[in-house]
Amino acid sequence: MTFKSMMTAAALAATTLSAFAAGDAVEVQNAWARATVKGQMATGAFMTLTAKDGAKLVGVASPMAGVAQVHEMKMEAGVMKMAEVKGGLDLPAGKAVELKPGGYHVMLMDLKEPLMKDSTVPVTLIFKDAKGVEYKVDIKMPVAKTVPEGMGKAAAMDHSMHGKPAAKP
Ligand SMILES: [Cu+2]
Repeated sequence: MTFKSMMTAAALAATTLSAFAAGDAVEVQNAWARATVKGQMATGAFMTLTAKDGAKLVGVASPMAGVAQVHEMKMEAGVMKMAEVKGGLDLPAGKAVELKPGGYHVMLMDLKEPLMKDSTVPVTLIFKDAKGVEYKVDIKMPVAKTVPEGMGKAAAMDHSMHGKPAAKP
């Protein structure tokens, strides 16, 4: 190994390490927000969250939205309704929790401007760990009209990398 390649390896290791530290507690995968049209005030945002040691998603915020909440869709007396998840969304240790259309989702309301396809929207996720300590994770969610292609596949690949069985669809 030459000196130069050793330097590169060291630099790469450092980069990997800091990236790991930032996303250590909760892994955010496959994040995307649904594009809106002019005049539309609310939209959903989706992702897969895996909390290594367990946590709760207790809040969300975005500079693009006046109000952001964690929502759940459910059937009530035969009608599909959505409501804020009270007390935070539970993320059991090591289990991938999917926020997807028709289920849990992040609701961005009071939008300041339309979310344009192929742009990104900054979102801050607020988690609380088992000890009650809050921490924030800032992400930039790609904006798309429907589930971006290849996302399901990517999730499955990532699971196999961790030596866990891929989630059933
Ligand atoms: Cu909602």
